[in-house]
Amino acid sequence: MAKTRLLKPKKSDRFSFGLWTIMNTGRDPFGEPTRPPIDPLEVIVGLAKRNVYSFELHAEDLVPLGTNARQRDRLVREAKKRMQDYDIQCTNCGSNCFSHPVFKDGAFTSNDRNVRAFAVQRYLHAIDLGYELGCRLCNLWWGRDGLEVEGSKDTRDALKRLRECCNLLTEYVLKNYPDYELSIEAKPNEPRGDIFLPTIGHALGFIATLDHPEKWGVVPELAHVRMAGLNSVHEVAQALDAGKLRSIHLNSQKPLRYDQDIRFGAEDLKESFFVVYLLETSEYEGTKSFDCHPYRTEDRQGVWDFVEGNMRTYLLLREKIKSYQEDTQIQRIMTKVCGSQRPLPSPEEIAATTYDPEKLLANRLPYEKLDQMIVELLLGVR
Ligand code: XLS
Ligand code: MG
Repeated sequence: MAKTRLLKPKKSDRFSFGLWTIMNTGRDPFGEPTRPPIDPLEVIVGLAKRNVYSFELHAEDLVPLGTNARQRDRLVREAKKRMQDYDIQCTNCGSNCFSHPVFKDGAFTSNDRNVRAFAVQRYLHAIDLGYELGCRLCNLWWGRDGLEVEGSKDTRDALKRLRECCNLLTEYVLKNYPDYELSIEAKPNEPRGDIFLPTIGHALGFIATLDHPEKWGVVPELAHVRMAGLNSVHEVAQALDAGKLRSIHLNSQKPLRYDQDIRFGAEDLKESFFVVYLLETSEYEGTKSFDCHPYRTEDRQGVWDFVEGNMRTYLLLREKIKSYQEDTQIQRIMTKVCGSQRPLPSPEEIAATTYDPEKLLANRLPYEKLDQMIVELLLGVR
C-alpha cells in the first residue's frame, strides 16, 4: 500500500515528456515503423492523465511544416484547451530543424546562407508558439549541425554561424518576450558523424562567447554524455555548478554506442541514482524530463507502460536518497574520508607548511566498502 503511493507521480514532481517520445513509431535506420503514430493532442491528454506535470515539443510535433495559418491556430487552440481541461503545462518548445531534407547538411551551420536563415525562422516561430502555450524556454538541439567530411566546413566558421544564429534568437527574445530563456542540448554524434559542441562543457564554453550569455542555459541528456563515454553525473553537476541547468533529459544508454534512448534507469541504475541525488539535493527547480523511446517491440499499450516505468524508477531512486543520507555506516565513512571542508590556507601559509606525504598516505579510503554498501542500498537490502 505504502509502496503504491510512493510510485504514483504527482504534478509537484514536475515530470515532463517530449511529445516526440510518445509519438515515436519505432522506426530505426534498418526498419520501418512498428506502431501507428499517436496524435499529439492525444499524447497531451494521455500524459496529463498520468499526472505528468508538463510536456516539451518541437513546434513541428504539433504544427507540421506546411500547415497554413488557420490550421495552425486551430491546433494551438485545441492544445491549449486540453492543457486547461486536463491540467498540464508546456515547458519547452524547440524546433525540428533536422528531419526535413533541406537540413541534410545542417541548419544553423549549413553552408547555404538561406538555409541558415530558414532555420532561424523555424526557431522564431517555435518561440512564438511556445509563448502562446505558456512556456518560457526554447531548447535547441541542432541534430544536423555537424559533419562527416572534415573538409566540408571549417569548424571555426561553423562556430561563428552558430553564434550568429544564437545571437539573432536572443535579440528576438529580448525584444518580444524578455522573460523567455534559451538553452543548448549537446550531443556528440548521430545523426552526424560529429556534431558541433558535443558535450555540455563545450556548450558552456560557447555560451560565454554569446552577446547575452545570461539568457542561455544548458539541457544535458544522460544518454548523450554516455554516448561520448563520459560520466553523466559529472556533466549534470557542472551545469548546476555553473548555474546553467535549465532542464534535463533523463534516459538510459549503454556507453559508446548508437543513440539507444531507452527508459530511464534501464541500463545504469547507480549513475541514475546519483543524478537523481544531484537534482533533488540541489536548488534545481526545473522539470525532470524524460527523452527516450519505448522499445520498438512495444505496441500502443506498451508506450504508456514506458511512460509509467520512467517515472516509477525516478520515484524509487528518489526514495533511496533518504536511506542513503540516513545510513549511519555510509555517512560515517563519508565524514571520515571527506575530512575538513574548510577552505585551504593562503598560498604563503601552504608554502611554509611541512606536509608529510607518508603520514597523509596513512588515511584509509575504504571505497570498496562504501561502494558495496551503496549497491546493497539500491538493491534494497540496507
Ligand atoms: C536527440 C535529442 C532530441 C532533443 C529534442 O537525440 O535528444 O530528442 O532532445 O530535439
Ligand atoms: Mg534530448
